[in-house]
Amino acid sequence: MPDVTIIARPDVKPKTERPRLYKVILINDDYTPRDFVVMVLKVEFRMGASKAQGVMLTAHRLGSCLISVYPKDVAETKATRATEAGRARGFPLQFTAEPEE
Ligand code: TYC
Repeated sequence: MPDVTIIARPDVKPKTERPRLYKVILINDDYTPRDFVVMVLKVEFRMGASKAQGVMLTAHRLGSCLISVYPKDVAETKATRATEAGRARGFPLQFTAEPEE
């Protein structure tokens, strides 16, 4: 058996740092119809009916609800598209994207 010397390299960072993920959050408002919120969650975030209903109700009751986390560009694109879907119908529906802690 050859001798093996292990050299500690505390100054060397692991090469594979994970990219930061971004949270997409649904914000409640008093005007957007519940069914419309559910429809946007299904289409833009590929949620099933009961998950979409639950997320909508949580935002409605608590003021906001975490939808999911994604890489930065995906989170921003989804939040923008979903917000725009409401705006196109004259609703103030808002989705935000923000970095995870
Ligand atoms: N609060 C809205 C209503 O009562 C429904 C709603 C739920 C709107 C969630 C936005 O993120 C939202 N019509």
